[in-house]
Amino acid sequence: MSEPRLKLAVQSKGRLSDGGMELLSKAGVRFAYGRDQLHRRADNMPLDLMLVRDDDIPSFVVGGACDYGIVGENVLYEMQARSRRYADLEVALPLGFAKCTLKLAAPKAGSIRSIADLAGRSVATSYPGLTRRYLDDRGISAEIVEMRGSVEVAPRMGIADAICDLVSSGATLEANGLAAFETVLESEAVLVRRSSSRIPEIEAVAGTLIERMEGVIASAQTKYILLNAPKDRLKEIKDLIPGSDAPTIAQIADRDDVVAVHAVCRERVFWETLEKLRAAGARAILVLPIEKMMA
Ligand code: PRT
Ligand code: ZN
Repeated sequence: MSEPRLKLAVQSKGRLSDGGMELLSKAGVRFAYGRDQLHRRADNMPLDLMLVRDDDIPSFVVGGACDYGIVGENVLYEMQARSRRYADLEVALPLGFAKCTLKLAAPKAGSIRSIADLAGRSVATSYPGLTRRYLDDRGISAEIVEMRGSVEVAPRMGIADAICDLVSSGATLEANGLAAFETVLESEAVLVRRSSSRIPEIEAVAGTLIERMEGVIASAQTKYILLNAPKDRLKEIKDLIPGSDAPTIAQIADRDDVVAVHAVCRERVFWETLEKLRAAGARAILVLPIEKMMA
């Protein structure tokens, strides 16, 4: 019998595919050449990719055609809001990319400023399940107009009074004279799987992949910081280093007033932090990326 292989569904083209492929590559998965349109076979791990439209991923995973998938929370929760068929899907790991927000928005020049103003009005969206549930939970009765795309033009074309759509930079809302007034969902790419009927041999492969992905995600947010600190301001400087638990303090040759501080920072290090460190007397400050991490 051939070795069981983990089948992972990834978007073939779009906002989730670049981030997904980059994450797999950083997790050490290598793909053989000679790919066809739909499948790619890893040559250093028992893993096969299925390249599909993101909207089909929940259905492939719940139906067992794939074991895991990379999909936006917006698509996952929309499918779950629409049908019980997707109730068995669960998030195995949040992946930290393709972040966006599902927002209610209305024409800046109009009278809709809050969710209460939507009573008796209409909302155009590609997310009827999430939008309906959000409004129902708040006791607002509004008509939902389902649209597949170009939702942002609906108010201008007189199709609906407001919209509920994904926003990242906000430029699309701005360009269409719309202003967001309510957040329905914060979304990012997630690794999704069935919560029941998983296959033990596949889970062993998945466990390794998840652990490596966690390492990649953690190292992307983590930096290594090196600096020299005057001994009499060491406490103040240590407190300024973001998200580090136990910095290493080392002697510097021929200096007894200054020590070297090395620390892993589990948070982003901003220019403002470096400026504060320098103001506290730190010198020769270096911030380095971390390539791989394992606890
Ligand atoms: O063909 P397929 O169905 O696979 O692709 P698709 O067209 O459905 O998906 P794609 O690639 O556009 O998006 C895939 C996923 O990326 C979404 O399901 C979200 O999880 C995530 N994502 C992150 C986004 C955005 N950011 C985003 N900005 N999806 C869509 N947008 C839209 C937004 O609605 C707006 O119309 O992009 C436009 C630009 O946004 P602004 O705010 O930057 O102007
Ligand atoms: Zn799609």
